[in-house]
Amino acid sequence: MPRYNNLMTLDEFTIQQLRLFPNATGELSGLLRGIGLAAKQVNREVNKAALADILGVDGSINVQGEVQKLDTYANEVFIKVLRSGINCAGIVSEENECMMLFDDAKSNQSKYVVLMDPIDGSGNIDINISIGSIFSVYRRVSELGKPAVLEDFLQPGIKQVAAGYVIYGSSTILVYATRRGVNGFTLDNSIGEFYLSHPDMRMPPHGRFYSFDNRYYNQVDPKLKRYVDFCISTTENRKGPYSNRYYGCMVADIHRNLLKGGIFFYPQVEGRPEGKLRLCYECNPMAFITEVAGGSATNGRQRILDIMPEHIHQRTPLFIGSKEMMRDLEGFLQ
Ligand code: AHM
Ligand code: MG
Repeated sequence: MPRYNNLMTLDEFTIQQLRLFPNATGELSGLLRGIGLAAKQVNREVNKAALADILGVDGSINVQGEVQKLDTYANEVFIKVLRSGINCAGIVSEENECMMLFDDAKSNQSKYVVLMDPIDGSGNIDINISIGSIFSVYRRVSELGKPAVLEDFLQPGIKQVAAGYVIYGSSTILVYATRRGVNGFTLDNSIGEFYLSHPDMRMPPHGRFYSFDNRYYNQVDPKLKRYVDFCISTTENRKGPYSNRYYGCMVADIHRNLLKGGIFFYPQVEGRPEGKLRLCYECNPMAFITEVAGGSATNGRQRILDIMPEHIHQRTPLFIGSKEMMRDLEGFLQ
C-alpha cells in the first residue's frame, strides 16, 4: 500500500478546515478546488510543452511585454475554471489590462475576488526550468448581488483571505496560506490529486541563500550594494558567504527560501524606479504567505502588506525572506 494512503487530499484538507468554522459557507474551499483544477490542467500542458507546440511567444503583448503561448493558455484555463464556478465574482490577471467581472446572478452573489499571475517566470518556459502560478483572494467590499467593482481588487495585502502559488518543478506543489497557516500539497500525477505533503510550513529565521539578479549590482542604491557585499563576505557570526541562487522565477526562489531559509530582492533599478514585480498579484500573495510562515516582506521602507494599491498593475520594489536576514538587510537600508 502506498505510504501516503493516510495523507489528506487538498479537498479533504479544505473541508476539514471548514468544519472549524460553524458559519463557513464552503465558498473558499470551492474556490481553492477550482484553482487546484486549473493548476492540474496547466501542469499537464507544461509537462508536454514541446510536444503540444506550446513553447515560444504567442505574438501578442501584455502589460509586461511579450507573451508566451503558455502565459495565454494558463490565463485562459484559470479564467474558465473561475468563471464556470460560483465562488468568484471576478478576477484581475497579469495578462489582462482590465479587471474581468463574472456578471451573472450566481457570481454576483459570491463574496470573493481573485488576482493572479497565471505564469510567473515565463522566461523559463522554453528552457524547462521551474515556473509558477500565483493567486490572491480577497473578500469583496462591495454589495453582494451586484457586479464586483475596482475597489474590491484594490485592497491592501493585509486584507487577503488566502494566497497561494503553484510551482511546476521537479514535482508540482500547490502552497496556500490563510491566517491559520501555510500548507503545501504535492500533485500525484498518477491519480491527479494534490496531497498534503508540507503541513504547517514555517520559514527558518535564517538561511544560507540570497536571490538577487547580480547584473543590477551597479545600478542599485549604495546601501543595498553594501548589503550584497555583506552577503558574499565572511562575518564573525556566520561561517561563510551566502550562496547566490536566482532562478528568474520568484515563485521558485521564494519556495526554496520558505523551506531552507533565505532572502529574495528585486529593488528599483535603472529605468525601473518601482522595480519590476507587481504589487497586487505577485508581491502581496508572496508577502502574505511569507509572513504567515514567520518571515517578512517590505518595499525597503514599508511593509508590503500595508501598501494601499492605486492601480491593479502597480509595481513595487520587493525585499522578502527569513526574519533575521530581513532584519540584517533593514540595518543596511536605514
Ligand atoms: P513574469 O511574471 O513576466 O515571469 O515576471 C516576473 C519574474 C519573476 O519571477 C522573476 O524573479 C523576475 O521576473 C525576473 O526578472 P529579471 O529577468 O529582470 O531578473
Ligand atoms: Mg507572468
